[in-house]
Amino acid sequence: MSKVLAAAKTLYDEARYFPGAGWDTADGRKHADFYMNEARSVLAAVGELRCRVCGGETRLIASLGHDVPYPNVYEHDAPRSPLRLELCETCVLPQLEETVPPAEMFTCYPYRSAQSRTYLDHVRALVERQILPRDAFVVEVGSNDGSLLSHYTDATVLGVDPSDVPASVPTLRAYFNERTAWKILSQSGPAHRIHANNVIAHCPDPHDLFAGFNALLDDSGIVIIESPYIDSLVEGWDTIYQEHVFYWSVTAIDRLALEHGLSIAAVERIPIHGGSMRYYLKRGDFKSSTARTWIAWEQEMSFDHLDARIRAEVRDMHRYPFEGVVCGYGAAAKGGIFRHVCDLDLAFVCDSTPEKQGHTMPGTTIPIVDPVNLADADMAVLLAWNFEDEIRERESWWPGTWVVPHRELVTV
Ligand code: DWN
Ligand code: ZN
Repeated sequence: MSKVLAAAKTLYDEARYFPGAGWDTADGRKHADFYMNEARSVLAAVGELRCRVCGGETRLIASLGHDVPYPNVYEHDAPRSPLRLELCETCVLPQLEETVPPAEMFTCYPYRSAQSRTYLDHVRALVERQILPRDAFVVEVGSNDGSLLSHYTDATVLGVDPSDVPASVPTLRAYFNERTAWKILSQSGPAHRIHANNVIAHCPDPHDLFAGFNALLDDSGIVIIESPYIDSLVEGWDTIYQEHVFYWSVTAIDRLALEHGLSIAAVERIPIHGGSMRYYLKRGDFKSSTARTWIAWEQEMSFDHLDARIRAEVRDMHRYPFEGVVCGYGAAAKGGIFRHVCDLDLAFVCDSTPEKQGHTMPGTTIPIVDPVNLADADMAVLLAWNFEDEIRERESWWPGTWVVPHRELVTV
């Protein structure tokens, strides 16, 4: 049980002025927010809630509920936890209030990078740009099925991933951290490239991760990181889930990198996953001019309207004129969150991933089926909205109506 939830329950039990309103009753739920916030204040006062990068104070900016099913656990009895987001203003770093043990999420992992042509084209283009020395060694952290590394044809590659996902490249089944880095270094030598695509958000101890980069990187090597960028967080609020501990900013990456002997050599805005940032880190103590520009811009950023935006979109989804058979498309992790928070009653969800088909959306009995079943629906909520173009093109034969999250919003 999360620390905040446990503390909230204690406070709740002690509160005699709500007699009869049990924690699990509808009445009790009404007061849950109050107690969660009280509990948060207590934990913050004793220093239990601190920024995981700088140790500074954080403040609550959004809540998606107290019992949100874990994404990527496609079972009706998926474990649940509170999902609340804090902000460290010093690092401009939104981060989860509490984390759940990574082993509960990443051991059996149904996500397959290769399910999206858009992503495959994206990583092929990235790899083609790399100019490497002879006998180069390339490591990818969170390598999943090997979709990225498989494009390196002239280098020795090694994926590092804790999950059971079958991979097309040699893969060390482990979490990447300083210890793993020393182990790889002693066996294979330093890495000329270390890729970390869509994985730094998932690591609850970023200092251990960056210490690992520093240990393994060749003196002339480059760490290339991709992660959803903070300015896509408000519109893409359904990417807030248990796996994503952080929503990284250039400010936070810069700070963390410098602490571990690395610097941002360049940053590049990329459209993948609804808006991401690519960071190139090298050894040294400097700051590129593009990094400086982004850092200055981030000082002006505000997340004050995030919670209101979520509530407005939930309200709009409740009012949406759904008609006929309504399904979902894309059993994405974010799709499970969007469905849960908006409480969408879907007949089924289409998804091309064989490992997800035959299962249910997290915490529900809504079945996940092969996309051929789209024929039976009149309307489809495009839960994998980040691959809208690809999915619409693939299903262009379908005469039904697409409902695209975050675009249907009428009022904020
Ligand atoms: O950070 C993460 C991101 C990058 O990937 C992870 N924590 C997990 C995952 O998040 P997600 O599950 O929200 O990612 P996707 O890639 O948006 O998921 C798309 C889903 O849609 C997949 O289940 C595959 C499916 N799909 C489909 O059925 N037909 C995708 C395409 C493109 C299609 O044509
Ligand atoms: Zn901080």
